[in-house]
This record gives sequence, C-alpha cells and structure tokens, in this order.
Amino acid sequence: MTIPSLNHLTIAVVGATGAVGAEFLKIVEQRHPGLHNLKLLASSRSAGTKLTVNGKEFTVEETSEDSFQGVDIAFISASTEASRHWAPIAVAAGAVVIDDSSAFRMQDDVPLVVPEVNGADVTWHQGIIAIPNCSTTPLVMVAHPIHRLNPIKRIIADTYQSVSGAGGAAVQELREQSEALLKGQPVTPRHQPRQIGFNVIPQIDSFLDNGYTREEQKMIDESRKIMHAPEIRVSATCVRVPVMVSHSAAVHIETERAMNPSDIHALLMDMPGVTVLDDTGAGVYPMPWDVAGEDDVFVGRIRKDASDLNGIALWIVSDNLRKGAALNSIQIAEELVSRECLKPGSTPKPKFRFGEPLNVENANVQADYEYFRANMDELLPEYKERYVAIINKTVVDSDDERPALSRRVRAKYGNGAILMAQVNFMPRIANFPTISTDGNLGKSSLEAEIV
Ligand code: 2RA
Repeated sequence: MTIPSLNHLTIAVVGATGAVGAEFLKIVEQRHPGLHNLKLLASSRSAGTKLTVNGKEFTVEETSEDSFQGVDIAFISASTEASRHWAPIAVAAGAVVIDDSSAFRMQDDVPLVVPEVNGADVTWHQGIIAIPNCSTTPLVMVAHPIHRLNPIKRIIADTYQSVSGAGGAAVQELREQSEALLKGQPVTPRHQPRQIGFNVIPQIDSFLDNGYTREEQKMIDESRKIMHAPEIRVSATCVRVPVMVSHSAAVHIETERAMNPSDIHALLMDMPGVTVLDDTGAGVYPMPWDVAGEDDVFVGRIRKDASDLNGIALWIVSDNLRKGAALNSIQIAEELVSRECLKPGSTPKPKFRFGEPLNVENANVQADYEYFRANMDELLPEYKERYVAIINKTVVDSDDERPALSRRVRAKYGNGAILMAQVNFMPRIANFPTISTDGNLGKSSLEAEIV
C-alpha cells in the first residue's frame, strides 16, 4: 500500500524525548525519510537536548505559547495535564492535534481513531483527534473484523502490560529493581504502585468506585466508541508485568452466532495490520519479546471458548509504543492527508469515486479488492449489506442481490475484471471464475467471489 507523504507538513512533537516521542521519530525516519520540518518540544528539563532525525539535527525546545505557529500537525505525548494545557493552544494556532492522552478521548466532538478500524472518523475532527490507550488499540484491531462479520455481544480482556506503557522512568525502574533483587537487595517502588521486579501488579492507574482501575475503564469505554458499538458488554483486568516493551492480552469474545477458529484465523489473516501467528503444534504463538519493534498486532492461540458455545478465546500481542501509540498517530496523520481533511470543516475527499469508471479495460480486480477492504468503512453508512460493483476505485452500481447486480454490470461493462463485494462482510476471494471476453468460462477476466 502506498503511504501518503507527510513531507510538505510541519509537525510538532510535544514529548519528543519521552518513550513514545522517541518511537515517533524512529517511525518518521522509516516511513517519511523526506520529512524535515519538525519542531521537537518537551519540558524545560529536556530542552536543549540534540536529536538527529532524517539526517538533520534538531534542538529540543521547551514548549511555549509560541511553539505552534506554522505547525500543521501537533503530536502530543506527555501527560494528561500537558495535553489539556497545550492542545487548545495548538488548535488556536491552526494545528491539528493528535493526542496520546486520555484527556479528550471520550469527548463527543473528538474522534478516537484506529485507522484500520474507523479511519473515516478523522473527517469530522474539530481540531483534536485522540488515539486510544495502548491496550485498547490491539483489542479493536482484532475485535472489529469479527464484529463486522458476526456481531460481538461480550468481550473479556485480561492484559499483561509492559512497563514502557508507564514511560521511560518505569523501564529504568524495572532494570534497577531486577539488578537489586538478583543481588538480594531490597527495592522501593517509585514509578509503579508496588514492586515490579519479578512480580506482577494487578493495578494500572488509580481505582474507581466501581472497583475497576482507570486503565480498565478506558478499555471498556474506548473500544465501544471506536467500533461504534455501545451495546457490546466489555470487561477487563489490566495487569503490569515485568516486560520492557509490548502489551499482551488474553481475550474472550462472545458473538451472536458460533464461529470456527479456522474462520477467525482466515478473517484475521485478511485484516490489514494484523498478523496471525498460530500453530500450537509447532509451538508458534506471539510473545512480547519477539513483537517489540514490530508494526503489526499479532494474534495466536485462537480456539473455541470451552465455557461458551458462541465464544472464541485468543491471545493478542502488540508493541505498545508503536501500534499502541506512535505508529497509530502517524497513520492518523497519513489518513488526514489522504482524505484531504487536515483543516476542521474542510470537505473531506471521498476515497471512492461514484458513477462511470475510468479506464474499464485496465481495471485490476485485485487492486480494487485491496482498496475496498481498506476503505470499506466509507461505504458502510449508505451501502451496509448491499453488493457494490467496483471498477478502478469507482462504485459503478449496487444492489441487494448479487446476481441482479452482476447481470446489470455485465450487460453494461462486459466480462472484464470487476469486483463485486458485499459491504459489511470482510470479503475473501475464494476463487476467480474466469470468463473470456465472449462470455464463456475461459482465461481472461474475473469476478470476485464472496465466501
Ligand atoms: C500503560 N496503557 O500501559 C498505559 C499507557 N497509556 O500504562
């Protein structure tokens, strides 16, 4: 897939010297090597630090009221207080804020976005777009394709979260505690509520009156908002484990109808940004050590829930600094550019064209299929459960019945390569019956089958 260029933009990074900020700059170098207009910002403690990005040296500046002049996108990953303070200032200066804190996530006028799941939500931003908590993002990346195919009724997620989720100081604390404990020395917790070395802590963030922690409540609220599914019942237990990077989760999902693990397997293989690593016979499943530094969300241990006929159990691991935070933010910036809706109130550019296709002869059904899969959300409000015919990224016709659609489209456009897919289902192409130009089964053209 082509990544939209961000090279023409000026991007400010508030929290540039933090764990997520550092990952953000690494991803800028990997995905946008031509991006040179950066403003690296931090608190007074880190001001003056020199950082090199894309071969250019930058001096980290203390964030101030004037920092956001001329900035197109401000990425903020510092503290919730910092986000509350700086985001409105950045927006007033004309920047779009992509915010990593929980300050704005549940506000009705703030989209909460995981581009592969609800990328179209960036179009209605009013200046601030929030990214989800790093334990929520991998959950929705896996739950959403299942929910689209077979509505989810209930999710139970138990997490195993690395210390980097609590920042660089917590990573250092785990190092120091591990060394001290190996030498038989006592330790005093500083950045975690209790000892993290050789221990697990069933508390991330503070407790609420309902007995859940804030971290758990975030998973509950945010997953429903991102999937546009307030009806799903969600419960979570979030646990800190002595792992440096990557959050894991044991997840139980109950759907309306029973599903086979092999169906879930195939469905998730088709989900952009998800990698299935699941071969228990060969001892293959994802683990945080291996997943650290990777972009995808990894899934394994997919099996039927022994306690629930309509339930599936699975295991998810994702790098909390990358897809959990920095990568997701950069993908949101790319989504804003590709939809041409950087400025609030701008008329977003639709991803699909409608009407007459360009260049019927050169249509590429495989490319149309990839495009459809990545952008289907845009068609959901109007075409849910209908069949659409797509030629060269153009929706040429639609119908409730596929044979009727096929007849009309074939009469008009012949037997060329045409994608016909249902909006709602995660389509997989089972086979391409080939139909020659004279209409007989033969070699030259195709129609995607839904299975
Ligand atoms: C944590 N999810 O792991 C939080 C960070 N946003 O502490």
